[in-house]
Amino acid sequence: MRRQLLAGAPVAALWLALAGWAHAQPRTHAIVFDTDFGMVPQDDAFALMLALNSPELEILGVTTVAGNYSVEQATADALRLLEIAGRDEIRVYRGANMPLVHEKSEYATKRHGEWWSDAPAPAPPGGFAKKRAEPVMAAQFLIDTLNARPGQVTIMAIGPLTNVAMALRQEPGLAAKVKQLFIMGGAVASLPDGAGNITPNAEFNFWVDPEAARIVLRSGIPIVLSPLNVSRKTNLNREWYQKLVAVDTPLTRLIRERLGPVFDKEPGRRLLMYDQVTVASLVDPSLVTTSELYVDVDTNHDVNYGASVGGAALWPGAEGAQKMAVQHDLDWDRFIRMFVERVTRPVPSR
Ligand SMILES: [Ca+2]
Repeated sequence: MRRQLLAGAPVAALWLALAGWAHAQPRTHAIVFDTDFGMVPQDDAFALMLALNSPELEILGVTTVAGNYSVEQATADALRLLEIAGRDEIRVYRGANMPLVHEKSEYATKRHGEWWSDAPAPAPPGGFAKKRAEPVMAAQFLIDTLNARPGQVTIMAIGPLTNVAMALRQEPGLAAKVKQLFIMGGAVASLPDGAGNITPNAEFNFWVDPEAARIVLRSGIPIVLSPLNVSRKTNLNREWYQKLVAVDTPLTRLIRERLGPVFDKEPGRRLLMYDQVTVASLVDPSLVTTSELYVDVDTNHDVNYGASVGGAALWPGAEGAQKMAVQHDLDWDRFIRMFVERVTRPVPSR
C-alpha cells in the first residue's frame, strides 16, 4: 500500500495537499531564548511559558545570564520550568556570571536583582530538574547556532545583554548572521512613560550591563526594542490571575502556588509584564505600536550610567548609534487575552 501511495497521481495530490497545509500554518521563527531567568512570578518565567505554548516559535535553546538572580539560579530555575512544562528536550546553556565591566557595589546589592551574587542556587519549586545545563557556554552556543543557520535565527534577549555582546566580540561577522534581535530593555525618556526603574533614567537590564547593551545596540543587527514605555501599558491584576488559574495544568498549578499568596496578601496588586510583551510581539507584531528611533546607552560611570536615550535623528555624542523599532504602545486587551489563552494550553504529558 505504501508503494502505491508513492506512485503516479497520488504523489502529486499528496504534495499539493502538503503544500497547502504548509501555507496554512503560521510563520515560524527559530529563536534562542536568552534570559536572566527566575521562577514565577518573575516575568521571564511567564515569557518562557508563552514561548513554549506558541507554535509559531521554535526554541533552539535557552541561554542564561546573571541579572534578576545569579546565573546559577537562572539556570537551575529554567531547567526546572522546562521540566514542569514537559519540554525538557529544549537544552539550556549557562551564560555570563557577571556583566562585562559593571562591578558589584553597595548600591547594586541594595537594589532589585542579584546579578552580583555568587551564592549557590536554591532548589527550585519541586526540587532541581533531573537534567543539567549543557557543557557548552551560552556565547559559544549562540555563535555555533548562528553559523549553522545564518540569517535564520532570531535572538529573544530578555535579560542583560552580556551573552549577546560576548558572542559578538568573540566571532567576527556574527552580527550579519542574526536575522533579528528582540530586546526587553531600556526606557526612552523622549516618549511617554520613559522613566527608569533602577535609577531615575536607567532600566534594569541595561543598567546591569550598560557596556554590553551599547555594543549590542550599535551592532547593526535589526533590532526591535521593548522598553519600559511599553511594559508600563500592562497590568497583570488579580482578575487576570484568576483566569490563568481557572484552568488546571502543571504550569497554572505553579502560577497558583507562586502568585496566589501575592494576591492573597495584596488583592489590589498590579504586576507589570515586561518580557512577556517582547515574546508576544514577535508572535504577533500587530499587538504593539512602534516608532523608528536611534537608541544609545550611556556608559559613562556617572549619574546616567546605563540609561538609554532615544531620538528620531542623531544628536551630538550619539554618532554611531543605530535606528531600531521602539515599542511604546500596546493593544492591552488583545495581548492579555492571547497570553492567558496560550499559557493555559495543555502541557505535553511525560
Ligand atoms: Ca528578564
